[in-house]
Amino acid sequence: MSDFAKIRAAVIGTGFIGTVHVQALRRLGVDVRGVLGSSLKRGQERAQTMSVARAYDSLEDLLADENIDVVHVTTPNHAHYSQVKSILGAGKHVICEKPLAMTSAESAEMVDLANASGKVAAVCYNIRFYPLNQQAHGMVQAGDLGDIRFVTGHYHQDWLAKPSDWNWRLESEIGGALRSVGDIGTHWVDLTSFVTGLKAASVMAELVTFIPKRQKPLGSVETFTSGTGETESRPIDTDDAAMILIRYENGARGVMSTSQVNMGRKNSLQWDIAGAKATAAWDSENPDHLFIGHRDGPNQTLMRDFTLMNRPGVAAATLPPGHVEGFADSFFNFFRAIYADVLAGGRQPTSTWATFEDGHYEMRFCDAVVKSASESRWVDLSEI
Ligand code: 4PW
Repeated sequence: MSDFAKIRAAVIGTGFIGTVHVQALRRLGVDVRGVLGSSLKRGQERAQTMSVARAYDSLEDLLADENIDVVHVTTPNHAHYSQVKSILGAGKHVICEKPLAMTSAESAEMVDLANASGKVAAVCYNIRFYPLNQQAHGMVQAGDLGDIRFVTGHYHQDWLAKPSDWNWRLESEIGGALRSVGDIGTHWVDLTSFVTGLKAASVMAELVTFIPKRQKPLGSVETFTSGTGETESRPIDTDDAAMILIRYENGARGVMSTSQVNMGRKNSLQWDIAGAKATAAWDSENPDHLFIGHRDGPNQTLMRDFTLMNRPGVAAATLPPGHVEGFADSFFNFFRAIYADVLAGGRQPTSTWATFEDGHYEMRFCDAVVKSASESRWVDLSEI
């Protein structure tokens, strides 16, 4: 039996991403004891579909289960704060979906609670765990790109491109004041910060809502599916898209856009990082290739190689080179790193998963974006 099988987990939330968590944990060999759905009936149905033994009745019911060591939070954003507080209060490790909270005031408190608990507390910025993002992080640390000057890119999707598309993320009371920036833009912010080691000092942002009214189905709608049946018209107060200029603490500059209404862009995160020696670029829809650009020699396209599988400590890749790793594999790699730390008794110095401090930084970035867009000015993150 693998050591991972000794760790017992429960997953709160049984939608699109909760299912991804359960599947990755199963693949790792972790003992997934139960799930908590938005209702007992929903939890029972999803537990049966995923062959999970137990559906809990409530969070209290779950936390009273002494057989649970780690709790995954995959609920809509408005629930993260109170659920994480209860989980840490019950003395369990926690892995929370992004964005960490609704505001930076909430995430600040969550950082304090996590630090005081001594438990493993991680935020699901899974894209760090595509192997070539780990490689790019290592290359920047080794100085291969030189001092970083310019960080550009986007995160664009199309699943909310039509007025008939609906999801809880559209509602600010459930998803937070920012939608495209909070839901997917924070992935870009976290990933580029991980690769470059840089943090934003100030931002200038414009938010756009191209579709000011949408049809909300009266029944339930799963993420990435279209609802059916009767609908009601609802005004929209969250961003379909955003344009953000960034000044980094070291003087580097950045520009990024987010959009959930760009036809044909299914799940397109791209970054381009230009240093004084070389440029690197990565594209989530072609994830096993890394562009390296040179001024005085031919450009390169690096494919993932064996070193990423054989890295001392925790491997950064699971499958052999040429066997493309994707979204589900990034969760597997990510959970393998976290659960190794659970077994080791806490985060190790070489660990690369996003902490609550990282999640709090992304919330401060979001709050600065909201302030900048509403006041039409540059906002320092120190104001937040
Ligand atoms: O975290 C993101 C989600 O909220 C994802 O990686 C993609 O966009 C899939 O769903 C949304």
